[in-house]
Amino acid sequence: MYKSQKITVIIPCLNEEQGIERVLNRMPDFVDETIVVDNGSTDRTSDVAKSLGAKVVREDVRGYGRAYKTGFAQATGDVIITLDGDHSYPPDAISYLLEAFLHLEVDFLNTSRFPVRERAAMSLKHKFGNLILSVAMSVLFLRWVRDSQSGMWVFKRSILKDMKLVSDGMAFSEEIKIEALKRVRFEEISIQYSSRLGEIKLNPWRDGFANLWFLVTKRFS
Ligand SMILES: Nc1nc2c(ncn2[C@@H]2O[C@H](COP(=O)(O)OP(=O)(O)OP(=O)(O)O)[C@@H](O)[C@H]2O)c(=O)[nH]1
Ligand SMILES: [Mg+2]
Repeated sequence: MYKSQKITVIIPCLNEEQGIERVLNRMPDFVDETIVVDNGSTDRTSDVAKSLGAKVVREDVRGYGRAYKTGFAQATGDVIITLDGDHSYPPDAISYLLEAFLHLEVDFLNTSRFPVRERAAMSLKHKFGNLILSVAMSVLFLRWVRDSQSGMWVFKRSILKDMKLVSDGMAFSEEIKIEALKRVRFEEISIQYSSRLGEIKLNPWRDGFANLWFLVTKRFS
């Protein structure tokens, strides 16, 4: 519990045995429920997560968005916090984020990885791609969001029932922000971002263009 709010952390994982160990070891004690959604991993992700006390939910259909939808259905907390299983987002920032979330009296708090302080954490190509996607989202949806692709969010579980979350892929990250900023009180706050552990799965060109196309279709559908 954090200030009488029950806290659920959800972590989607596709072959993150290395990262998930570090993430779970750094999880604050006040987190009531940690749900690891194992998206068909072929490594020891599930075993490692279980041994460190997480609830593991399996989702065999691949996809970042798909994994989140399965995790959301299992969550029981008042507040949900998300992050990747690759140890690129900071679990120790959770208390700082919750404090800001309560202080700002918002329903959805996005995190921004910018400016990236650790040089190796994000390549110039990634930074540029991120900027294009964030500018495109801001123009299409008329609200400045610095990090449309961030995977760390803090929000009230109760807002999920009114959201239309269609994407099963990487575009889920921008979709949940669009749904939030259209409907509820939305803010963004800076965090530290680090180099991922484990093997890279993202295909920057394929996923980048898919996310750009998703923004356009979501805006005009
Ligand atoms: N790429 C990918 N990630 C998934 C999938 N299912 C779950 N995940 C997890 O979703 C999180 C985000 O995926 P990443 O591949 O780290 O995406 P990213 O952070 O944009 O890319 P990196 O810069 O390589 O870390 C990780 O914890 C993945 O393990 C999936 O189908 N594809
Ligand atoms: Mg990552």
